[in-house]
Amino acid sequence: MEKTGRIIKSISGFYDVLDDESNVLVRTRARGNFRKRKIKPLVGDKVSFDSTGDLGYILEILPRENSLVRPPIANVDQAIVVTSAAEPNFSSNLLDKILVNIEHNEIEPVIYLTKADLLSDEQYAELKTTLMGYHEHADYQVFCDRDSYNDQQVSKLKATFADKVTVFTGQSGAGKSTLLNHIDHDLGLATAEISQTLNRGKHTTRQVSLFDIEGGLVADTPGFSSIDLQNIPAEELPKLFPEFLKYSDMCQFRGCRHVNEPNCAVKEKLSEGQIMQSRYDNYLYFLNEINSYKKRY
Ligand SMILES: Nc1nc2c(ncn2[C@@H]2O[C@H](COP(=O)(O)OP(=O)(O)OP(=O)(O)O)[C@@H](O)[C@H]2O)c(=O)[nH]1
Ligand SMILES: [Mg+2]
Ligand SMILES: [Zn+2]
Repeated sequence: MEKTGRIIKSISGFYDVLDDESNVLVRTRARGNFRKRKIKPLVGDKVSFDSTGDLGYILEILPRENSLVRPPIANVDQAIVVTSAAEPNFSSNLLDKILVNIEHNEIEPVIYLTKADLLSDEQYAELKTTLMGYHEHADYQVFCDRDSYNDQQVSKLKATFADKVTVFTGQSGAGKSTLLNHIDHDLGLATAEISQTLNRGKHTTRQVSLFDIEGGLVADTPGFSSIDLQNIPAEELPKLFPEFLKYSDMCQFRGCRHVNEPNCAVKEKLSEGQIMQSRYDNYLYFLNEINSYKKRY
């Protein structure tokens, strides 16, 4: 009998599908024709499936609202960008790159700072000012308390989960699984110290899996050490910075890239401090990076 459900976990060729009607978890395989068509079911996919015996079969992947490559997941509403203050060190370039990828998929990003305890008061104050700039100028929700996992802040984050699919994303070792364990003590997710020499995580989380938390679905995902902009066309990039978008109607030229054009409102706002210098610098850097991909073809 044909049913519908959502893939909440994928392990070595098997997909665990949560049946929409019965809420029962069914282990399935994808039919061979998916492989032939080079379509890989993703965690988060809504599917139709057939389950008569012990093992079900995915018949069809229903149309996706969006899908991320890194981490591999589909149909996401909100992304918690877990950003460590240290170990691995904060990088505005990496944060902005993650944000741009999320914006490109029309997912709502939220910034969550971890490991603030590893900073001196002075370092923390500086980083807090930077992160609050994201809130002030780009309207991003920012969680950056001195004590990263204090109950009040964790509860406030939890309250955003209802009726949504939320993905936790960010560098390996940033503290995604640790934060999720603070959110739901029963999860008991594995966490591990980052490599001291490389200042990098060890990819402790290996798979994407969705959990039912506070009336929403929430995914822990494997972290990454770097991320690229391969899927993003240069002309789209200015639209992925919400604070640029706010002013671009006032630029003299339609389709202004905010680089060397005269009467550019974005550059004007930059000089007035309404746009962060670091965001603008990263924008130029990304534009260069995207243009360098093109040259290679
Ligand atoms: N000092 C300090 N350590 C933390 C904090 N948050 C997490 N850690 C530690 O950082 C290490 C990495 O945390 P994880 O939660 O495993 O990181 P992750 O983002 O899930 O990493 P991957 O699964 O590899 O992507 C662990 O040893 C945690 O105990 C924090 O706020 N302060
Ligand atoms: Mg993890
Ligand atoms: Zn402009």
